[in-house]
Amino acid sequence: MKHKLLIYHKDAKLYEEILSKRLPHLEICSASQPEKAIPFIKEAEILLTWGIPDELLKEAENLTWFASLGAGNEHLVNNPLIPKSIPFTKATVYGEMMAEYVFAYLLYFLRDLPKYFRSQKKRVWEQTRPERLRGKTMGILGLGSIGKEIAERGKQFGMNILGVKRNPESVEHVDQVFCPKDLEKMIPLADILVNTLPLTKETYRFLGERELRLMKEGAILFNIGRGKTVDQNALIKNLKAGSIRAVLDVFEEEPLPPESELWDLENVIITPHVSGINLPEEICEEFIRNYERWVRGKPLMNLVDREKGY
Ligand code: OXD
Repeated sequence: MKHKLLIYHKDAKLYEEILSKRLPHLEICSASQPEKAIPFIKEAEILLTWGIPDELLKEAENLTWFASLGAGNEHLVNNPLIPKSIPFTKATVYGEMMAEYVFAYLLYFLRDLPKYFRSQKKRVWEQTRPERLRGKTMGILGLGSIGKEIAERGKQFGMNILGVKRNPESVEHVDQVFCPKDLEKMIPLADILVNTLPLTKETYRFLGERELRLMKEGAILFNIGRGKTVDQNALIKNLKAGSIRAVLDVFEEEPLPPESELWDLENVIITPHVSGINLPEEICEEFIRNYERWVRGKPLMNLVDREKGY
């Protein structure tokens, strides 16, 4: 008998196209609307999704694996309709793409790109001395699959890499790992602070007024984790004071409301939660590796720790 997978997502068809070629023995239903999923949900053994209505989920009586398409799963992790007895896995493929985002904007600042765009428009030939990444210190909050990719690239650029991790064991490509209670020691050392934290009870407003005030003059804050891990009002206050710069991909409220003061600040770059975006090919590769374990009854990789919340 064929195993049964329900893919529930706006791009479910894309995932189905890839997986049906690679896993022809799997019966797949792809749905982007509840109506399409209803006839299949009771039989589904595996669910691949980044969110599904509770009315559907409660019918999933044969579920043996909940596979999330996302990296951050705070909206799912406490859902009692996902039984604690079944594995809940996350996607860990976003790091490379998110590292590209960080270095794109970092080099935008350091190589003075806005100035050269303006000069070109005015036909002005005027050289300025660029700042270097080499020798700069980057502090990374969260050294999971995303933080590690950023650390590796930072090292390739000759940077000094610091990181904060719940369990401060040594991590490849990171020169010094701090525990969360030593955050205040790390922040003043960083020229660039990159927040990749997931949202949990512990990380809510992890960067508050006090921590933001400790940032170096001229330092750049990236937030590519979750908006609510930073106190947004405190951040706005610091940005208005003009001492720091920020590249923000995530916000307390998304979409960022048009009336937010953040839009108008000169020292802020705003992007609409795109640093790591849906990656069907890579996600399917990772899913297939885990599927092969699942059919053999082996423990799955990339499990979400429901106690920790990520
Ligand atoms: C995620 C996301 O997958 O932010 O966590 O999109």
